[in-house]
Amino acid sequence: MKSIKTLGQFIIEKQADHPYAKGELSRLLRDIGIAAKIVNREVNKAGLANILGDAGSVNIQGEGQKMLDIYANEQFISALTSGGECCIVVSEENEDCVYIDNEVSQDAKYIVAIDPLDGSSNIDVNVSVGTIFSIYRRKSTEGRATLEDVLQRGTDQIAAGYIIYGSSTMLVYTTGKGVNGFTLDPSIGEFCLSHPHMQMPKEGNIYSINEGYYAHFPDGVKKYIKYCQVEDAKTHRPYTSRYTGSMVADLHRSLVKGGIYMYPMTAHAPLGKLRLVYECNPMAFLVEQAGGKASNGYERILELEVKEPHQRSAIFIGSENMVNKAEEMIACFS
Ligand code: AHM
Ligand code: MG
Repeated sequence: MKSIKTLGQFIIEKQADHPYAKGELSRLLRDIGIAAKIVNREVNKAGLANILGDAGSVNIQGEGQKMLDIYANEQFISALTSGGECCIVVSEENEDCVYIDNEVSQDAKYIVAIDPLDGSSNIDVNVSVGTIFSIYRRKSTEGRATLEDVLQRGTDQIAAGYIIYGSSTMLVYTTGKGVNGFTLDPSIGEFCLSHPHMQMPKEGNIYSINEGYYAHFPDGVKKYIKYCQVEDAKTHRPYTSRYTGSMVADLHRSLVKGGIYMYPMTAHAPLGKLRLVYECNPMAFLVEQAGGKASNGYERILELEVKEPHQRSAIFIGSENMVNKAEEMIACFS
């Protein structure tokens, strides 16, 4: 019989890998896993539970919030608040950082940045959505953690990952020692190791981008899209185009099969759309750990300076050779 390794068992086994092996990071990851299961339960029955649709409010980005956006945000913040290891949560759904200042969190050393429900426009139509998380260690050693503790570069991340609520629900994460994926077994309510040591193929033949914005892309991006579409048997082109509107789903596919996901700068969004702290940096850390590459078109995502929690960035992320080619074409027009 095949032996099962649960996320909880795996986290404890790997605890000694962390530079600060006191169990706090393990507990934090466990708390995220628990919140993910609760969100998964609601996502799965969303059509029945009357929590589909708009909440009638907008978030800091000026985007309409879905009821499930708010529900997922509450679940993750509540798990992190009661867990005792997290001192600040930065969430896509909260304009201000959430400072956790309760009895159990007095000595908390970790900062969690989170997009509780990424791709939530897909919720009403039953297409995959996800959660993205990133974990930093606070730099300040005294008093209350501050905004300075939040504004760390992606290279400072201690752990990062995502949960994909798809045809099956998976939690994929890294603590800087490779990438491992866990599939939720609903019959026992546990994430079980299903994808050990995930490696992103260096090359791929699937590209993901919202081509509806083609007219607004910079010339280098247009040139790369054309490159993807041109016939060339040697390089297996034309590539296939796949875009779900959910970065987690598109990147998960790229991680498993190879491919590139792009959300470039556009004439309307000169800095790109996605948020550096809780979308680009965690995905970049994870993808690099799997042997892939993440760039804003010119520079490594993980080295970008973080000036504010909701900062945006363009992103080109996925199989290393594909990202290199996109960068090469963008450079032609710079
Ligand atoms: P969200 O966090 O508000 O859901 O926005 C992020 C999402 C990505 O998951 C997805 O790839 C992209 O936005 C889709 O945006 P667009 O509809 O502009 O292509
Ligand atoms: Mg998002």
